[in-house]
Amino acid sequence: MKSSFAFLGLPANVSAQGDGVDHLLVAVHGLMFLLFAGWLCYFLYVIVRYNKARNPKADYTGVTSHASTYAEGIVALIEAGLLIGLAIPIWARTVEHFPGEKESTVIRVVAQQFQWNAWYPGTNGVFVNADPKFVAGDNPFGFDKSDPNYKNNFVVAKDFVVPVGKPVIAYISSLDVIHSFACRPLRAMQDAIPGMRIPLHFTPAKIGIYQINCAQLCGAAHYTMRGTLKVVSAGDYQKWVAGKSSAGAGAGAGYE
Ligand SMILES: [Cu+2]
Repeated sequence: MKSSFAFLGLPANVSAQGDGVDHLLVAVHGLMFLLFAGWLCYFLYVIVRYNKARNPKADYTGVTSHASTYAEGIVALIEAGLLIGLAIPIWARTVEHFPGEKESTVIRVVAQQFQWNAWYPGTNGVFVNADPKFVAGDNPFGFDKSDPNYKNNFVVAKDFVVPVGKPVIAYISSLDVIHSFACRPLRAMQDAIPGMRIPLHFTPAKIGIYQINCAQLCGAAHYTMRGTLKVVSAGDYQKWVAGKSSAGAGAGAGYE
């Protein structure tokens, strides 16, 4: 997590995977700058070289050299290089190489208008059963309250806590419309789609408090849909989870 490309308006990267994303962004911006500068030079050259004073009569033959074909070939080669050399390996690492659940902190992120919720399995690490048939006004997540894990689970709104230096697997879902979980300092983003539970993983590399946004226009108060991801030491995280679990208020506390 060495990269920090503030000149692109990016917050400093604090995830173990973010460097690849940053390098790709910088390379794509570099190529776009090159194309912009190249086209601008060509445009200025054409204005001067082919003005009316120099060319009083139209030329119907047009360009005979192959310079533009070569230039296009070079641009296509650079683009192929970016795709094969940077983009596809990042995709493969992010999507194909998921960390094991045993070595990770597993949480379920549930979006709703206009709030982020994180559902934690608590100290025993087992998620309480949930099913749409249990959904009610006082049980929006559909928890099975007769499940013995119900008391050990807990849900926090807005302010999530995860430990540093360990992969986090977040299953992203939504209670209502399409939202998008975005934590830019961690270069992590995933749409939250009703009826789907989509896994996302990232490894926080630095203790701190980072902003979570909703990156999908989801209604009138979309702009208020902020949260924080608090990255703490492993010890502090265990203490926090133990405190929440032992309170025994149950996963649905706050909604009942
Ligand atoms: Cu939203």
